[in-house]
Amino acid sequence: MKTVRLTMAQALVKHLAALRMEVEHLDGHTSIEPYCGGVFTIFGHGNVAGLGEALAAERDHLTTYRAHNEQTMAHAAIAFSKAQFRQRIMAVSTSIGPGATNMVTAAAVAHVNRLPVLLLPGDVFATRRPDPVLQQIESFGQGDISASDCFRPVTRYFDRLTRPEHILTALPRAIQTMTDPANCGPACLSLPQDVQAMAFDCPEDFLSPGVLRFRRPPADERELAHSVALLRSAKRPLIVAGGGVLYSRAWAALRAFVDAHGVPVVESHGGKSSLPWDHPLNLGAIGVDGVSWANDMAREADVVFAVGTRLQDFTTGSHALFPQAKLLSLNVQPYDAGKWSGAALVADARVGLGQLEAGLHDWAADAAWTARAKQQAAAANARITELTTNVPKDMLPYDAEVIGAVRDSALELGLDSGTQDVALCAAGTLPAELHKLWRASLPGNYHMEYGYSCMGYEVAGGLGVKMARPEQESIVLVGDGSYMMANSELATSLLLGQKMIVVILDNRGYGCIERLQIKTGSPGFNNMLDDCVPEGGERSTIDFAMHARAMGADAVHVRDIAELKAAMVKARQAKRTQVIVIDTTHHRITDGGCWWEVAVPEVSGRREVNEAHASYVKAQTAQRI
Ligand SMILES: Cc1ncc(C[n+]2csc(CCOP(=O)(O)OP(=O)(O)O)c2C)c(N)n1
Repeated sequence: MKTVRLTMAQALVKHLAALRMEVEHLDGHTSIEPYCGGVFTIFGHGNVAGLGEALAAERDHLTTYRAHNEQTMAHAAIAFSKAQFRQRIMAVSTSIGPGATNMVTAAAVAHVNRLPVLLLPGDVFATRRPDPVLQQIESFGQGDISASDCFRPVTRYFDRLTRPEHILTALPRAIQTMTDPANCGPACLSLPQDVQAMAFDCPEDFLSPGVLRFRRPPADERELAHSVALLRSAKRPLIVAGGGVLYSRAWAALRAFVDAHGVPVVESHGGKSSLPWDHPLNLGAIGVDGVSWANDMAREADVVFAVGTRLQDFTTGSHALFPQAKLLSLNVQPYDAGKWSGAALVADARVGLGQLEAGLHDWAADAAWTARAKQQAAAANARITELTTNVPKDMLPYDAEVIGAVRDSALELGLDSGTQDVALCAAGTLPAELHKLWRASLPGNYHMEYGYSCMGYEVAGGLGVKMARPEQESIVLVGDGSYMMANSELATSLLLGQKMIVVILDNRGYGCIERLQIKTGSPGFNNMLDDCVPEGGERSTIDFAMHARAMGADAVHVRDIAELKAAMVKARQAKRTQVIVIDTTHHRITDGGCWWEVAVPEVSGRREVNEAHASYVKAQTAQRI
């Protein structure tokens, strides 16, 4: 065996740079691409000498990007992999201590959303010679604990490399985890700073790994037969399309299935854009953030066929939306396929849909059910146009009207927003409005992080999307609260020349949480900025446009929807990051969502809370448990 003397960090970086993946594109053609799209890093003593030296030496083969915050640079990396349907990743390297723990929230984002990212926090000395090194947390009771152990519950693979040759087993295991369709998620290799710098005899083979491919596991014959029988018994079937449809790149198979059997489709946040918005059987958003026409049909379905969805509470209305229906769950992950006593069909979504065809032949949903769905979908699209284009005079706009202006600004330039734009968001009022109203024509053009719904994902996520899909417009729609949570990667987007358009909807506080607070019986309290000024405090007056300009972006504060549309036209033509700020109200929202379980106090001195509790208990009776 030929070997070469390398530090652990050098071996890691060379292996990463050499990795290739067979990537499948939107039109189905494949190409061999670098698996790792680059490394985001903020250096400190825990990674600058070891990993830093290796990255500098390899920079012509693996690009290093500097960012401004460990959590958000990891968000950018996660958005990159989501926008590439998990087929490519980025690595994220931090120092030890605060740099590492800053990244834990991002690890949780990737974990919940089943998204791959290679996390490389620095760690304390394996030799323990300088203990306690700067930023070492020191556990009194456990000698082998460090800050990096925080990653254990929020990663799918965790390893601490205490010898340089550990890289030979740890890195392939991390890659295996990230390329396993069922187990896919974040992998964390915690790298003690001394071990990064230690040399070993690295087998040359390790530096030229083979091409990676996502496998597509087929279904078990018995599960398949049961699933076919269940579907054949259905008269009013409904497909819930989840993120798995996109990650399996099963959109064409889904479309063929729907067209062949007349089954209407509703989409979760993760699954939105599985079918084009104007497909005649696409009823759009289901659930708490769903539209009434989709939820109405869910309430009447006799079989709900869940394809690639985690069946999160927002999708199932906390299990009260379709308790009457039999559930069939096609999922590559048995944990998901077995949820809520559903019939499990464990398989890759694309392969599973294809295998079902053999047994279904000429089976079709009741013609009246299909016809009704088509009617609803057509009426829905008219309603969406109305909601997003009829702007009332003399009142503050709300999110629907912003969405309409952002979309229709493309038309002014002869562009089609549905194919051109990727709309991105994560938390606040906007996810519900975008889920209901955004029109995506191509898979992945709706990018919602709604597994962890992490405020602060947005601006960084927009950067990651642009890096993954440079030919598209990366449009971040974000509330003022989420923008304030984390926005410094705006400066990174300029540093890296990655243009995005950020639209900030300023309703002066945490609007959606205040609405929830009032709905659960409490008074508006501690959410809207004007309600939060103690004696001696000052009313908050944040100038978002000035703030964005200070970071280098072009920014404008528009007065109304007409100005927003004009600013969007300009922003689309610009080459660098643009920020547009608009004042909005959180008092108007689009209706249609179903019940969501939020626990209401059992006893309270407030009449409103007692009333809310009574309706809460009543709503619980509808849950499937
Ligand atoms: C990191 C994080 N902290 C807290 C929350 C809880 N939360 C969800 S939405 C929200 C308010 C969002 O405010 P903003 O972005 O301004 O949107 P708005 O609701 O006003 O439209 C909060 C605090 C969260 N999702 N993420």
